[in-house]
Amino acid sequence: MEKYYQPEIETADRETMKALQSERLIETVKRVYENVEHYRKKMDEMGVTPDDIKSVDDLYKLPFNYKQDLRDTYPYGMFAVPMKDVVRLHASSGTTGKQIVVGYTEKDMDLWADCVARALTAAGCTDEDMVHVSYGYGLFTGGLGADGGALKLGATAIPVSSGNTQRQVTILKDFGSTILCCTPSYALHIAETMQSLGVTKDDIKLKAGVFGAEPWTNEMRQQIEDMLGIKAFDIYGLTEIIGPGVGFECFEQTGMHINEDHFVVEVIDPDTGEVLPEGTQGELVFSCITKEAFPILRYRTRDIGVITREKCSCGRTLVKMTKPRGRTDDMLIIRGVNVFPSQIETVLIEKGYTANYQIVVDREHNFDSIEVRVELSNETFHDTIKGLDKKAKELSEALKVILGINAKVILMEPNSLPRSEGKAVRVIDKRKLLD
Ligand code: DLL
Repeated sequence: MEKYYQPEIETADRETMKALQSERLIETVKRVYENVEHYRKKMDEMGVTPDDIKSVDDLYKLPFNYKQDLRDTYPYGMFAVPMKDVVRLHASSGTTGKQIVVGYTEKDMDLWADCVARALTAAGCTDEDMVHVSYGYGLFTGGLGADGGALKLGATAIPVSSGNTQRQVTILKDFGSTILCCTPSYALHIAETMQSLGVTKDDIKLKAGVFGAEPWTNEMRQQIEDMLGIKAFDIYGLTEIIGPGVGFECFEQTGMHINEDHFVVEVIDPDTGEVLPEGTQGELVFSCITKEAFPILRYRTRDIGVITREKCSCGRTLVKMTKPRGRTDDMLIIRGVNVFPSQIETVLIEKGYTANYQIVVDREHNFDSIEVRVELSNETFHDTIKGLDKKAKELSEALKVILGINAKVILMEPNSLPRSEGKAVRVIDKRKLLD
């Protein structure tokens, strides 16, 4: 039986949810218009006033906001409360240049903890659990965000933070951690380190993991679940909206429920900005309707996904999003072909490789090349040269089928690629297509 953290919200009927969203949106729009020059200016330019927003159906009338807006108003220009009411700051590195900074009031911290507590509960966490948090603590929202959710639930938080992987294994074993929170790539690294230290899944008490902050495939999920003997749940979020807990997976594992009483989602055509019907793939756009300090509206995430309201077997009525299928801005275009790193990962894992890989894109004489470097396991590494050549050729052919282009495959020694303690760096694009 699924348990919910806030059943009245998580299983609310559509009308109740819509009414709640409308009331909250109307109030937020008024508040930002009055208090934040940035929103007032943008709305004035578009000729839209707070009175034009009568329900959540009017959301499309509001202007979009972009990462660039956070840079232009750096550091606090989009805050909607005086700094004395801000009790926490977080930041995230921009794609270029300055960091982007966000703030939280006490109430924001509380609702954030609720969002994460819902996610942990959906993964089976209760006040009896030991929540091992290996997301980085600090300006990144992962560590303190997961921590806040664990505290809210009354579970025991173990704030290990990321890094020192051997110590992570010792703590897992000795402290009896039952829930692991970290990036999926780090979960895999912890699992590998466990193996190299001779620690088996029977030596630890983990039962579930709540992994997010980077794209990962269902094949990678399977690998983590097998190696750690757990059920692995996805969690989605971004600094600009709140951090982890914008969306979370339930036992059905077919997408993430969005905490839509706090964050209204739209899917738009990234080129035209037009709102697309549910079930259509597009860019996810979120509006914060309860946050006080940083209530960003219509934020263009650059994440590509699909939302659906199909009935979920867990009983939650919260709208669901698919795993992000890439970003409008990290999609690689190689010789005119769109390539998502996740497509490559899927092939690698289907072919029995580890998820330790790197994609190197280069351009010589105006010709793009893509190289996939993937580590062999200890067993396959001792294969004959002929055997390895054959493996590389097979993998290259499988990649060609999925990507439609030739990729050079380089099989690497076990443990030769750099390991991440946070988000893995998968793609090295040497082409410098952007300045
Ligand atoms: O990564 C917040 C977070 C922390 C989420 C811990 C989940 C767990 P940012 O550093 O601002 O925030 O990065 C946000 O990461 O726009 C997505 O592209 C990507 N992302 C986050 N969660 C997922 C996920 C945190 N579950 C950006 N699957 C987002 C795929 C994800 N991508």
